[in-house]
Amino acid sequence: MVLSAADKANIKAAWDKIGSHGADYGAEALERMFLGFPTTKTYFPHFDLSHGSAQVQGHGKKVAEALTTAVGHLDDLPGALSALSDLHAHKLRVDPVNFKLLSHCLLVTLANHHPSEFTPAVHASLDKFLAAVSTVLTSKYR
Ligand code: HNI
Repeated sequence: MVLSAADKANIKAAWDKIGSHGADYGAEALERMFLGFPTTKTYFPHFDLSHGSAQVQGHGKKVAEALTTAVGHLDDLPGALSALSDLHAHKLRVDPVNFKLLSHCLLVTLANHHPSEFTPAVHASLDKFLAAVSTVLTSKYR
């Protein structure tokens, strides 16, 4: 997955727009994932997954912060996400298909909140970014 210079610019600009909403958008994406793809709930048996749950909000913040770290290291995603990759592969053992589902829900959330910025080109760059992050987080499975 090679991010072009234009992709990197689009990703950084989109992240600037998100600003302080990262935790909220992360939680919204998680809620969309749990509702739209209920099998994803099996990874969170210890969570209260109801609407407005503090645990989902807190987890949304963690996911958003990890993505912000990734945006800051677009030229070294494997290095920036190494510990998170170990966690998802070896401890959590999240099946890789689920990363596509969360990525989709993140895109829907961003499109919903920033419709005018979510051009086809920005959509494509963000999709590539999330696919690149997902590749790293699932790279230690085998
Ligand atoms: Ni994920 C924990 C980031 C995809 C299931 N996940 C985390 C943490 C971060 C994180 C950050 C907290 C780590 C810590 O506490 O040290 N996860 C991300 C990112 C993506 C992602 C950036 C993809 C974009 N995770 C997924 C997917 C699933 C998933 C697709 C399953 C559907 N993650 C988990 C679970 C935990 C987790 C389960 C542990 C939650 C807890 O607190 O017990």
